[in-house]
Amino acid sequence: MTIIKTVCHRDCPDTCFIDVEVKDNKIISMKGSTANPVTQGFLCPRGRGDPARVYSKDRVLYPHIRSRDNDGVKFKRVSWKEAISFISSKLQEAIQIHGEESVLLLDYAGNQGFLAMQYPHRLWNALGATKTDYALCSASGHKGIGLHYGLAYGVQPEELLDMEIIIYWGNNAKVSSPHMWTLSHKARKDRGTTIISVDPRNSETSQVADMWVSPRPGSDVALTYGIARYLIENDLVDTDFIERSSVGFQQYKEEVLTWTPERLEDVTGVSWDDIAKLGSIYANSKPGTFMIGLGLQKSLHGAEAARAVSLLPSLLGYNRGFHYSDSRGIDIDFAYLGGNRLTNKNCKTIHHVSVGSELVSGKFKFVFVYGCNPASTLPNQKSVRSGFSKKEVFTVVHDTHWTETAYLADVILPASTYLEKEDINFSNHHLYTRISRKVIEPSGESKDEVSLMHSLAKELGLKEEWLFEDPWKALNKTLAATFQDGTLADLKGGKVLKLKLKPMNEYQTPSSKIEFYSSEAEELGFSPLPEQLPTEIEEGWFVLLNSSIPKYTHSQFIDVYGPIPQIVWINPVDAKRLDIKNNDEITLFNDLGEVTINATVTNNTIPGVLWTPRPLTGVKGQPLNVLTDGSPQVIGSGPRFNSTKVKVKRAD
Ligand SMILES: Nc1nc2c(c(=O)[nH]1)N[C@H]1C(S)=C(S)[C@@H](COP(=O)(O)OP(=O)(O)OC[C@H]3O[C@@H](n4cnc5c(=O)[nH]c(N)nc54)[C@H](O)[C@@H]3O)O[C@H]1N2
Ligand SMILES: Nc1nc2c(c(=O)[nH]1)N[C@H]1C(S)=C(S)[C@@H](COP(=O)(O)OP(=O)(O)OC[C@H]3O[C@@H](n4cnc5c(=O)[nH]c(N)nc54)[C@H](O)[C@@H]3O)O[C@H]1N2
Ligand code: SF4
Ligand SMILES: [Mo]
Repeated sequence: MTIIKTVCHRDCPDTCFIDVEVKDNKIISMKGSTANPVTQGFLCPRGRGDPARVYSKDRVLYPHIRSRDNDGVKFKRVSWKEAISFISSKLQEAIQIHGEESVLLLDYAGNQGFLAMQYPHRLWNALGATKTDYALCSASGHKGIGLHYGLAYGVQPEELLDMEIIIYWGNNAKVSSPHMWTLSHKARKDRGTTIISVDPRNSETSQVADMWVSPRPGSDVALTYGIARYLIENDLVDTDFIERSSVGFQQYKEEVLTWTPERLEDVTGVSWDDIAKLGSIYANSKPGTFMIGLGLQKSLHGAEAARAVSLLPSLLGYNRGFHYSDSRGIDIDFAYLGGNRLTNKNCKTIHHVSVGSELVSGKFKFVFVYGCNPASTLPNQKSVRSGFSKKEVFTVVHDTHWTETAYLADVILPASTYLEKEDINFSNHHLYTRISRKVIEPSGESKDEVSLMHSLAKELGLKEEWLFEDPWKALNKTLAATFQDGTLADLKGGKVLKLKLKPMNEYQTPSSKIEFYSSEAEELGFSPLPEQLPTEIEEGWFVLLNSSIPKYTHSQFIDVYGPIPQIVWINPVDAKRLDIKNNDEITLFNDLGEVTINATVTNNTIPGVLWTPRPLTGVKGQPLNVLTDGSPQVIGSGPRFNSTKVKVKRAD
């Protein structure tokens, strides 16, 4: 038996160190490693479920090509050679007839490894393929916070242990970042830290917090102005810091003072007493931090909410007294690794959230999908699926498992899992890193992304030398300025290294200060101050929130844990009005589609607001995302999942 040290590559902020017991090329067990003080030696149900996912019956083990006979669609097993030659002839045909922009690369963070995710972009950059703006997840929050701070990095997880107050805001960390949550919990046990959750619904995190504040969805900007009002009116703000480190406080203050208690209560649904209490606890418990969730910024005006929360700590004199994501505070030359700055092609970009309507428009003839499952996770699902089903759209999927998207593809290629290849993967929440060793040999004929990309480049007859650069040499250049205490060679040798994060008191804004009144926003035509946009919703409509639950990473682990629960939370007041009882089948619908699902009548959500686990499939087989809109947000082009409006009826 050997123990192999690796790192979890899931799309998860925690990025756990994992020790895997292996015997005869078989995984015997996976345990969290204590070598990482943030991930602390325990794994979540997904980490624990990964061996079952590696050996799952749903693994793609061989290349397949779609074929049609009298019984309908079938997938025929073919050799790699045949698959590569078929793909490259289709790729060449699309480029010759329709131009290079008719090729779409659709990839995401199913495996966050640098070699699995970034390096293969080189091929598509060399070809001049269209790409997305990768704004499906965190981009709007980055942009919103960036308007005031430059980049959105901040508080480190170890610092949670010293906090007097931790405010999770639109952040269900108990589920979405269990190690961050555990550190908060430890602080509470050891030093009495107060934990607050600001979330319209009583999430797993709200349920165990010391205080749950429940604003109406999308009313967070107003709530921050309420807290600011309390702090300003009670002379609790750090005027020296504000003078020294920021610009635009006067304009901010003027806006804040327009938010009277009555107006605040009216917009947020939170009482002035509770707003004042929140302000008072925050000001009197130092140090403190806001943990800004990604759920907060995945809505119509999500970027506004994220930027508004990020400004509160500056009032008390904190340099970046919030945590959002550190990914942009670390110096990594992705443009080199992925070839964006090596190619002479000018690749076009489309909105990630609008892929559905883009596919339907017919402008893409060849789509290459890897590390994501768009036929489940993208909004405007009806268009996504009908786009992929169009005869003239040739789709290749490289995935570890048979997904909804794989079943719509023309060619399916087997991918090795992160446990079957060597790579590196950094967290965007903590700075500890080590090499991700290959644990077992790839299952079946599965291949990693680098070798697949090289085979395709060769078959296409591409000659650019940078396409064939040794990936570890490329990584060496990419990471030249990345580590605090070593080099890539040390990492490869087995050392744990720390990443270098930009200084907390450095602000990458035009004034090099915190900009309460953002000059960049003004220049871009956005409101220079965070703006509370209308939240009213017409009679008869609900807001549908949706977020992840512990056993699933997006659409993954259904093969291990069964279907994502087909439930929707509805408040008893709404249920009574609509004559809905617990476990009744109800249909959520809007102009885009409908999903039938079982009602859970509960006070865990407020009247007018529903919640479902994401991305479930309803009892009649409809995916949740048929209900969600594929238009981008104004700031940062992110998704609007948490502003989905639906009506409810009893199922037929
Ligand atoms: N309704 C709703 N929808 C949402 C959201 C929401 O809040 N509400 N949130 C959105 C967010 S934040 C995100 S990040 C997206 C995620 O959207 P996706 O990235 O599409 O998420 P997954 O379903 O995890 O798909 C990852 C895929 O990568 C595959 N994979 C895993 N490892 C490897 C590998 O090593 N190689 C290859 N080639 N493939 C691999 C997996 O099998 C899986 O099919 O979903 C979004 N969708
Ligand atoms: N188990 C598990 N963990 C995951 C993932 C997973 O798929 N499964 N995915 C990972 C990824 S890619 C992401 S992006 C993160 C996301 O994780 P988080 O950052 O925690 O975000 P969400 O879970 O999308 O939503 C968090 C909370 O925001 C609330 N919310 C929605 N709208 C509003 C609003 O207008 N105001 C306020 N105040 N709150 C609101 C929701 O009710 C929800 O409880 O999770 C990561 N961790
Ligand atoms: S999914 Fe996240 S919490 Fe779970 S084992 Fe992987 S990195 Fe750790
Ligand atoms: Mo995400």
